[in-house]
Amino acid sequence: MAKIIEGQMDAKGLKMGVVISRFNSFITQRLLEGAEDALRRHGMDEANLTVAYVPGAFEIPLLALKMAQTGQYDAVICLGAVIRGSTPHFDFVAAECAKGIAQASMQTGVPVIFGIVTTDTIEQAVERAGTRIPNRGFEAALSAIEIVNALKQVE
Ligand code: INI
Repeated sequence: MAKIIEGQMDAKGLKMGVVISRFNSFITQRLLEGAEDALRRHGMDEANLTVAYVPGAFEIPLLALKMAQTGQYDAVICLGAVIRGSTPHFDFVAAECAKGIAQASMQTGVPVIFGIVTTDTIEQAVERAGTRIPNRGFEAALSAIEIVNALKQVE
């Protein structure tokens, strides 16, 4: 019989960091609410949550890396919104953000979660903030809980 490794959806005792961008804050604040809701509903104490603000999605990876390097967090959840309609440099911001988040995770061994909404329009971003499809921040927090607990089993 195969040995199965899978993360339990239990956030009790976990310490999480969130890095959130102020750019498109009407979306990112909804993502933060979603993430907080998911963490609370899965048993995490709010006192174990640290929220750090950055100007835009481009700046998210650096602060996420620094937070991950402290060793104080089981995971760092990145929340941002990059909307193509509002910028000619969408591709640069979105790509650098995604690449930097992946690098921060691989460099530190700490899960750094990609909770970034990337859409063509503001309407689509609003939907990803929870009006029509599940809140991306909520989903990102669930991913954080699952991967942290899966890693604990391997380590
Ligand atoms: N930052 C975002 O988070 N989302 C965007 O859609 C966006 N647009 O449209 O440009 C954006 N730009 C700012 C960028 O992230 C940096 O903060 C800025 O370039 C300074 O480095």
